[in-house]
Order: sequence, then C-alpha cells, then structure tokens
Amino acid sequence: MNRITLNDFVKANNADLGAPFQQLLLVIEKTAKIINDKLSRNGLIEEQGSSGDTNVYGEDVQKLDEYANKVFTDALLACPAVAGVGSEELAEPKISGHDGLYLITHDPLDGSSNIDTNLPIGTIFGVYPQNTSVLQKGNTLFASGYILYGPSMMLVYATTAGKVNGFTYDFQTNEFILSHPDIKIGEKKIYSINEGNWELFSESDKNYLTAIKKEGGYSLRYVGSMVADIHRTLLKGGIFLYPADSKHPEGKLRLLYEVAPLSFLIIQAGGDGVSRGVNPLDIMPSKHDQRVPIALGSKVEIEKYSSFQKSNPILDTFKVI
Ligand code: P6P
Repeated sequence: MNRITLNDFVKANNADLGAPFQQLLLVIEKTAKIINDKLSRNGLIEEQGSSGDTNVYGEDVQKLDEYANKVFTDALLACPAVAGVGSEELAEPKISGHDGLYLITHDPLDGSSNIDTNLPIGTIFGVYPQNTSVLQKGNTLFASGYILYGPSMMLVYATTAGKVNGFTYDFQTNEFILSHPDIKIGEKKIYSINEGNWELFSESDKNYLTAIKKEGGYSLRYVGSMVADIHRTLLKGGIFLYPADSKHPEGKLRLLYEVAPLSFLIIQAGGDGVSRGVNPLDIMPSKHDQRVPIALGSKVEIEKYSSFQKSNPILDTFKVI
C-alpha cells in the first residue's frame, strides 16, 4: 500500500483550504493520539467511571469525558487557525483570542456510556467559518469528521469538495495513514436504531420498521455509539435512526455537536439525511445544545424512511411522557 500520511494528504488535496486547515488537522491528529493513549489504558487508570459531575444536560459525566473535553478544547483554543470552540460538554462556547478562520464544534467523547465496556467510541468535530456565534447552519461547514477509537483508531474527514477520506493510525510509526480514500456510502440493507424504545416510537416510525422487517433482507446493527454506527453506515450502507419519541420529543442527538457534522460527512459521501422532513444541514440552531431527530444513510433508505413520515411530521402521533 502506498503510505500517505494524513499531513501529506491534506497538503496535497486541501491546498485550497491552505495552511490554516493543515494546522487544524495537525492539532486534531495530535489530540486524537493523546486521547487514544488514555482510552487504550482504560481499566488500568484512575479516570474510569463517573466523575460524579453532571453536564449542562444533567447527564452523568464520565471522567474520560471531562479529560477528552479539556484536552481537545485546550488544543483547539491554542491553534492560531481557531477563533472559537463549542463543545457538547461546555455550557457556552469559548473564544480563543486568535483571529482564526474557524469556529470548531466538537463532541469530545461521543458514546461515553460505552467506555467501561470497551466498545468503540468517538470524537466528532465540525469546522465552521469564524463567526460571532456558534449558531450556524450545517450547510456553512467547511469540513467535518470524526475519530473512531475502535480495534484500530481511524480519523475520517469530509470537505465540501465531496471527498470523504479515512486514515488508520499506525502505532508502530505513530502516523495516520490513508487507508480509505474517497469513501462513497455503501448499499447494504442495514438499519440501526435502539428498538428498545419501540413503545416510545411514533406510529409512522413503527409502520416503517414493521414494513422493512416484512420486506426482509435487513440486518439490525446498533452499537449505541453514534460514531461507530455512522462509520459502519458510511462503509456498508443502510440507515441510522434516532427519531423523536415520547421520551425525546425533540430527539436525543445534538444538532451542532453530532447531527450536523455527521450529516455533512454522510451527504459528502453520496448519502442523505432527514430531520422532520428537512435536510439537517438547513436547520438553523436556536440554541447551542438543540436536539433534533435524525435519519442518516444511503439515499434509497432515506427515501424509503421519508415515505412513511406524515406530511406534517409535527402531527406524528406519540404521547409525550
Ligand atoms: P441510546 C451516546 O450516548 C449517544 O449520544 C450517541 O452516541 C448514540 O447514538 C446515542 O446517544 C445512543 O442513545 O438512547 O440508544 O442509548
């Protein structure tokens, strides 16, 4: 295999984005290695388990969540290309003081409930234009991507050039090497949803799920870690769903930190996404921690899912509990 490092690839293929983007990807790469080193020793270190704190959403914060958030946020704020950073774990975005081109949003350790069972988890990042506010539509993204801390660590990123490229970490040389060039979304019939929420689902979603099972040929795969489920959907195809339900009437996943960056990436890979009948990249966030329903995957699967949604999704029937 022709070994192309992430840094060399960015220089050769993202020259249009220039030195600031190269600086940014170098910071993300270095930070990924630091976080991965800590994660790879989880179970042997004191950062296991709950921090005893709760985040802005009242959710239990794992010690490694806090660690990853601090490491990633501080590294980004120190980068001259970055003007500000918003994080799922921060009450408000932080301003770097640099006259940087980018405003970065990130979910430092998505899927952290899986940390202590050694399942794949990830970091999600979005690269927005510098702005006085973190509240920007996903269709303003320059780039987005994720780091998947799995059997191997991977960094996958997309730019507006319709290119999605994946890099695998070689621990022997401490480099990210191009392993998945120009990824286009797969076409397998896989659906990914937490069916444990069945009784919470709307009638439309129940009708859709019943129909695809009746159609046959589908496999259900669900890790419960969005980066892992989206990475599989990207490579294999299918559909990932976290719909609104009676317990999560606005959906569970955050628009800025999870949904917009991963929707951008899936769409750049030739897939599609829908959230209450609209493209998730067209949604203007009303607040930095806004949650939205989401369906992401191959176009044929998104079309099929959309055909079951009510003409006015708001009228979809479930009783909010
Ligand atoms: P549930 C992890 O907590 C997360 O934010 C996403 O990574 C994941 O897709 C989802 O929530 C899982 O939620 O309700 O199925 O456990």
